[in-house]
Amino acid sequence: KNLYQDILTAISLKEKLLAVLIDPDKLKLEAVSTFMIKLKASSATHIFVGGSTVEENETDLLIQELKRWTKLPILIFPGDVSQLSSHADGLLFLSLVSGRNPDYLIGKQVEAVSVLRTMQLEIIPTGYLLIENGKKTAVERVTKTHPLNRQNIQTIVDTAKAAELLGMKCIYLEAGSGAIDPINSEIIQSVKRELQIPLIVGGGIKSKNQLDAAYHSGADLVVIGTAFEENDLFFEEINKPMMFEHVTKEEK
Ligand code: 1GP
Repeated sequence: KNLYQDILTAISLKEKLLAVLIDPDKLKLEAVSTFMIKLKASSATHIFVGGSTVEENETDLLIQELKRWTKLPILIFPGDVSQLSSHADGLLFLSLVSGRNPDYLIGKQVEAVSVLRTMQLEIIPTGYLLIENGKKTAVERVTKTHPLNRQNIQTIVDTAKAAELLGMKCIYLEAGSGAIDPINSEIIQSVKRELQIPLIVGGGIKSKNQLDAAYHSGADLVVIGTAFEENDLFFEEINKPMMFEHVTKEEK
C-alpha cells in the first residue's frame, strides 16, 4: 500500500476524497459493526481515527475492530502520542503550524519517534492549521494555541505555504470538530491556489452542500466526523451527485 501515492493519483484523476473521522472516545466497540455497515454504503474513501481526549489503548482496540469490517485505508489522526497504533495503515504526522506551542510543533513528534520505530505505519507529514470559527474548539483548549483569524487570509495562505516549503506532504485546514461554520470557500481557494501538495479540509461540515462547496473551492480530501455521528441519513445523503458536477466536468 502507498497511501500518499494513491491520494496523488486520485487528485490527478480529479477524484474527490472523503475521510470519515471516528473518535475512539465516541464510537464504542459494540457499535462498530452497525456504523461500518452504514459507512460501506457511502462514498467514503478513507477512515481517520483520532480525538482530542482518548484513553490509552482505546485507539488500538478500535482500529483492530474496524479492520474486521473494512478494507478502506485507516489513518491515525492523532490528538496524542498514546493514539498511535500498529494496526493502522498510516499516520498523519501533524505539526500544528497555526500555533506557537513548541510541544505541538515538534515536541510530541519527537516523543512519538520511539513508538513509531516499532511500527510499520506509512507516515504522511502534515501541516495542520486551526482556523478560528466563532467558538473555542477542543484543539484550541488541548494545545493551548490560538487559531488563525479567518479574516486574515494572507496569514493563513503564508502559513500553509511555509509548511509546504518545510517539506510537509499535505496541508490540513481545520475549523475544529463540531465547528459552527466550516472553513469558507475564500480561504480554501486562496490556500489551494498557492499549494502544490494535497489540501485536506475539515471541521463543521454537516450537509451535502457544504461538502460540495469545499470540493468546489479546491479541497482534495474532506474530513467529516460529527455529521456521521449525529445523522444516520448523512451516509446516504453524501452519495447524491455533486451539486457542482457540471462545473467540475467542464474543468476536466
Ligand atoms: C475534526 O475536521 C474534523 O478534526 C472533523 O470535524 O467533527 O465537525 O466533522 P467534524
